[in-house]
Parts: sequence; structure tokens; C-alpha cells
Amino acid sequence: MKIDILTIFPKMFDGFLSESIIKRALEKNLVEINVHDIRKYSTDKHKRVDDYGFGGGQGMVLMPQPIFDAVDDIKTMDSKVILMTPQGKPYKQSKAYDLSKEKHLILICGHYEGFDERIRTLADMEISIGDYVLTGGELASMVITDSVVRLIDGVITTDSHIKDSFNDNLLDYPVYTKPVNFRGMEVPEVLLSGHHKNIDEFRKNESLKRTKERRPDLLEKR
Ligand code: 6GU
Repeated sequence: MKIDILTIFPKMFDGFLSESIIKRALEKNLVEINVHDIRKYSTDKHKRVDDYGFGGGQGMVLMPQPIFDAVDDIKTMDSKVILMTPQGKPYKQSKAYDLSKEKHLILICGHYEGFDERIRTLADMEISIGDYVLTGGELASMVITDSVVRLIDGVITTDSHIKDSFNDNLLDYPVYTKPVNFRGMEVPEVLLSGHHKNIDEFRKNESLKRTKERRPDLLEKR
């Protein structure tokens, strides 16, 4: 899998790409991630990437030229081009699974004041990561990248994602580690019993209880 990210703030990705699971996946060559500075593609003599919007009112708008040229340069037959925007389709775990099967993703980070409407014609899909407004698509593209990369074969053990919250529209059950008694709070007896059937049943019930309390909307989808 290859992921190309187009942004006007490439430095925002430095920490993200150099820690934890993403770092390890890169080191093991399970994914290739390239961050491209949109500004490098600007043909303007001052390397401008945005300008005032026609009609007035909104501030600076990302211009089509640098982004079209970047996509022309990077896109192949195998690419899915995704535009990050709060106007996109709400992102879900099921979409993360779909995207993890693609060969090549190109993520275009929008800009809070907007992007020229013609940029939309480049995109195979538009994604929003939730009903709130970010200053740009950078954090959203990291969310997409993180959620997709962890699903690529070999990145984490399958066991740790088949049990993920949301996989069957259930939230995770509670987990505990040592000590058995911490400040008077005890680990549930059943988890210490070694009785696997009872443990499975306890976890299933806790998942259901927690989902019913916190996310009744998920249970309706089951
Ligand atoms: Cl993808 N971009 C921005 N700017 N804000 C968002 C978003 C994306 N998803 C939710 N809010």
C-alpha cells in the first residue's frame, strides 16, 4: 500500500510518521507514505497556493493549479483520490476496512477557508471525520492514514483488530492488568478464574451493556 498526502503544512506530519505503529509499518515496508508540499507544484512566481475567493466573503481559497498538477504527477491507474473536507461523507470503521484493501491512496488536505470548487472533480470520494470543523484536512488525513495502516496485513496481529470496537457495532469490553487490587478497586473475579467460557460470556455482556449505555445508536445497526 502506498499513501500520498497533499498538504500546505507538511511539517505537521513529522511526529505522526516517526512514532509507534506507523513508524514500525514504514520501517517494515508494509506501507509507503509520502507527504507532498502543494506549494512545490505552484507555477506562480511567488509560489502562491491560495487567493481571494470571487464574490468576496470567505478569505483565502486554495487554487486549483497546484493541486491538479500534483495529482496529475502522482496519480496512477491504481489510485483512489480522497478529498478531506467537513462536507464529505462521515468516516466509519467499515470505510477503513475498504480503504485498507486499496493499492494507492491520495489524500488531499483541504484548507479551512475553502478550496476552489473545481478541485472536487479530482476526487473519487470526499471524507469528513466528524461533525466539527478543523482548521485544515491535515489531522483528518492522519486519522484516515492511522486507521487504515493498522489494518494492513502484518502491521498489528489480526487478533488485536478483529476484536476492535465497532467491528460488530459493539464497544470494547473492559480490560485489566496487575495488580488484582488497586486502591481498593478489584479485577472482576471471573477474569482470574481461568474459565474461558465464563470469561467470553462476561466480555460479551459487558460489551452489550456498555454499548447500550453509551451508544444505543450502534445497537440499532446490528
Ligand atoms: Cl476532513 N477537514 C476539516 N477541515 N474539518 C473537518 C474534517 C475534515 N472532518 C471533520 N472536520
